[in-house]
Amino acid sequence: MNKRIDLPASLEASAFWMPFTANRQFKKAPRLLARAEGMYYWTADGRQVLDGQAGLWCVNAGHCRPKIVAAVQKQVAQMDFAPTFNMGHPIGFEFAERLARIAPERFSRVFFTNSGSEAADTALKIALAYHRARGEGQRFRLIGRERGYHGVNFGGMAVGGIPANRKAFGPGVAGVDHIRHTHDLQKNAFSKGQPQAGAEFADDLERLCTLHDPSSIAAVIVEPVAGSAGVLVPPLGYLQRLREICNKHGILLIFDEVITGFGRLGQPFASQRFGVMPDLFTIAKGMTNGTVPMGAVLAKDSIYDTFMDAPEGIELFHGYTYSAHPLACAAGIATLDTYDEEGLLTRGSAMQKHFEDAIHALKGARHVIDVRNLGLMGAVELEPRPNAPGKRAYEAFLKAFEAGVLVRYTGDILAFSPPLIVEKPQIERIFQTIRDALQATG
Ligand code: PXG
Ligand code: PLP
Repeated sequence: MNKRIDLPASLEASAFWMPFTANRQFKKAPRLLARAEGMYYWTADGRQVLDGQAGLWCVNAGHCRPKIVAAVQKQVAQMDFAPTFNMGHPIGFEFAERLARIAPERFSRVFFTNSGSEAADTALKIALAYHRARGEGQRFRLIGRERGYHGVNFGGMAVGGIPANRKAFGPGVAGVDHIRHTHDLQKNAFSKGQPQAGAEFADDLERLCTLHDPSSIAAVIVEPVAGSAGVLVPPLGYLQRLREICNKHGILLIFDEVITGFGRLGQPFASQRFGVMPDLFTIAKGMTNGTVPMGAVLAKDSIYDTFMDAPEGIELFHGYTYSAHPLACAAGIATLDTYDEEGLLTRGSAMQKHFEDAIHALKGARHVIDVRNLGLMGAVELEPRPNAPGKRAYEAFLKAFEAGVLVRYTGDILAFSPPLIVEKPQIERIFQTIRDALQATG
């Protein structure tokens, strides 16, 4: 009965409807990864590939780390699944505690989800329910930002600001608006770290407050550094200003730390790196080192306490079958152990100068119109080919992959987020390969 189905010689008629992929194009010339260890993948035909994108911004400790593998193996044999609706299991409580310990002070409450998309939707729902619990149910508006990415579910899609991710899917959620993005190539191209110009982009929130009346706004959600849209680093003072405006009007500030969390910027979380505290923040990806899907919302104690002040009963009518899944909790605890033992949550701060110098050496390389970076996160923006947006970056991505280096591309931007265990020669190799790939790309 358990007959294994061998892959056909061609995948052109494959049953797998692939996510965020040009299916027909990919299936004509598939790129299949079959094995992974540390900084590397091996393709199905046995080629070694350096992972310049930590899987998909998630494998922060590198691949197949022994402690994480062992913890998942042990857990799956001990208890595969247990419900968390009206039941609990010790490992869920333990993992929440461990997360609260590395979170900023007074963020000691964790609501588990199974992905970043679910975390974003959960955070938005908590914000709405929080205001209602305090007698401010008129705060129904949710504000996102242009070029923001908060996953693909209806809430996250609505507050997200990447046009292609929205346009096919109808009117979405009512009461959503967006502040402008922070990308300013004219003033800030080739900034190292945070750009100098643009704190005043945060004032766009005041414009929406005037337009809609601030007492109708529940929350603003932003990525501290926008990842998916091509690594947009916040200008100096921008996040502080956003925080001040939210304070002034009683609006909750949500940071989506799905990418920036777990050491990507050289601190456990971006809020610690920037010294700006949100009211809620989302995590996923690096939370389990990508081993088992998981996400979460971390809430300020005062928000949780507001819910607990309600009359006896279920305080938040929300949850997923797999919230706090035992395998994910086991993977997560072992991930935090690995981060801790190897100092990975702050290793980015020791490596960032080297990373910065290496990526900025691409200034002047063929087609390059911007280079930007923070922590171990960076991007190289290319001049789009006339009448063929995205093609140039796609070709450079293919050439780099053929040369044994995997990086992300989005539009005409190449993005870099190596596992936090990356060594200096591997950083050199990533950017030298990109330089060669760009040189060979028309
Ligand atoms: N918020 C942020 C800030 C993210 O980066 C999500 C939410 C959604 O997480 P899930 O687990 O539902 O995918 C993300 C995910 C890319 C890329 O190409 C980025 C993400 C996912 C896939 C690709 O940059 N980010
Ligand atoms: N759809 C149906 C019919 C369900 O019964 C459930 C959960 O019980 C869901 C969707 C939601 O699934 P999940 O909790 O895995 O998000």
